[in-house]
Amino acid sequence: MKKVLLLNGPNLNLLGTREPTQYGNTTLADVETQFVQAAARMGWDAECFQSNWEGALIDKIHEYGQWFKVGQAVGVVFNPGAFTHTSIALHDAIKGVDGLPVIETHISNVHAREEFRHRSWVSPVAAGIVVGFGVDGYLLALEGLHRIHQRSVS
Ligand code: CA2
Repeated sequence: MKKVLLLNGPNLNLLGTREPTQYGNTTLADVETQFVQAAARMGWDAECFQSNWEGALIDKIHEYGQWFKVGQAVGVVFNPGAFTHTSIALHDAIKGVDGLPVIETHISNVHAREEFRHRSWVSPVAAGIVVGFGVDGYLLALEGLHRIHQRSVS
């Protein structure tokens, strides 16, 4: 079974517990359960990983780059949180794992928020971007990854 990674960055472990007007009431555990179930329907084995540490996120991207290279992973759905707007290291990590499709996903519409959220270092190296659909965005991103994968095998 091919692997797919749901990767969440800093503070997303707080999802559903604070700032409900911005991020909703669904917890990260709920999101992960839905993601695993939807991935299973696609015939994929989902891993979910959240970290508040930039280096841990980079290590996961490298790991999935290796899995992708040997045909054992399909890609990554990634909400980099606030690192989106600051991290050249994440940009370089995604660029460095040649071909691994990474779908950048944001719960809120970052473009309707403060100006500092309009800049993303991840977008230029992402295979696709999903923004502003609430936590449904994670499943929409998974669907996008499925379409990318179908295209690559047909
Ligand atoms: O909209 C998104 O998904 C963001 O990636 C969320 C980040 C923010 O810095 C980005 O600009 C947009 C913040 C994640 C913090 O998540 C929390 C969730 C609940 C309570 C507190 C923080």
